[in-house]
Amino acid sequence: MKCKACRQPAVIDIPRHNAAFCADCFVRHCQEQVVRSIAAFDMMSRSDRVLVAVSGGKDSLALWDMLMDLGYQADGLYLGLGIGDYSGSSIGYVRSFAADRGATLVEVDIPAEFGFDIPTGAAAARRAPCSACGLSKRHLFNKAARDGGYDAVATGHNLDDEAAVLFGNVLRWDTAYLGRQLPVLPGTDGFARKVKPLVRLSERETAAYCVIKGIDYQVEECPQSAGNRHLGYKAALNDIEVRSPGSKAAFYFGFLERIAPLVAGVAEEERRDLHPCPECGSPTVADLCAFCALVAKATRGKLSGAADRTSG
Ligand code: Q46
Ligand code: ZN
Repeated sequence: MKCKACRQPAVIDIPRHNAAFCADCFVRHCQEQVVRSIAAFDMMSRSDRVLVAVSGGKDSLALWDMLMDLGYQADGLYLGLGIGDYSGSSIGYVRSFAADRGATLVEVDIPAEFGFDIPTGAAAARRAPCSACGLSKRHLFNKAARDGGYDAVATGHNLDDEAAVLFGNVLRWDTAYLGRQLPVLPGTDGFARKVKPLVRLSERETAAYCVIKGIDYQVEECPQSAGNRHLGYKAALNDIEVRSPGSKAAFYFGFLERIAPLVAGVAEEERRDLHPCPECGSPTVADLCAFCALVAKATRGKLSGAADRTSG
């Protein structure tokens, strides 16, 4: 197996590109895919200050590394979820990466700042852990970006993640979610711009990137992920991909090109009902934003003001 670019011995093959690469050319391939995504979807410019949401996993650390290598002003944001040993070890990978690269890391700890951890908060609010976690991430990434004056929040969602989420949204024909499932969401109405520069790279590629670049990352799966249905969608899509390489990319990019414009209006309509959350000022369509409602339920008895608002 020879590198497609330089004909030296290859270390990885990428069936969907019908290509194999040596270590150096593979790193370049990954960077090119990120550059291509940023340009194709007009995600950001070199003068933007970008906040990269980093979990300690391969995708977000690879993204942070690539954005810095490409010359972006990229700081990291770590959100402490309070998920036992998993959170305890994740922060270690993030801090050590930031220290090695001399990069700026912003840390927000949910238990310390809001008085609950994701597993107990989710149980108190009768939500699935990933649902409570996801809404907390969305809220706190946005808040950190706006508080810090960042132009965009970048997340490490890769092609496998986006294809799996799309698969779930299509199974339910959830047009509101489909309308928002874009690699870039503009910064309007109190929302920071959100970008996903890894959409042209698979999980296997981001893992290989970290190994080749010597980036140490959290290999353990989050212990709360067991009931997450996206894992099932990923497994189904992986089966299809093995049989016909390129299917995931065709599914996702075909959606962006041909279907996303048709459902854009649904998300647009939702935005019209946005108003500031009375508790925190974040945009919401409900009485309280989802995060403040979660905080109130998770800390019932501790935060009387917020709890009173949702007790009716
Ligand atoms: S961290 Fe949070 Fe994930 Fe854990 S609780 Fe679910 S969403 S699985 S990316
Ligand atoms: Zn709120």
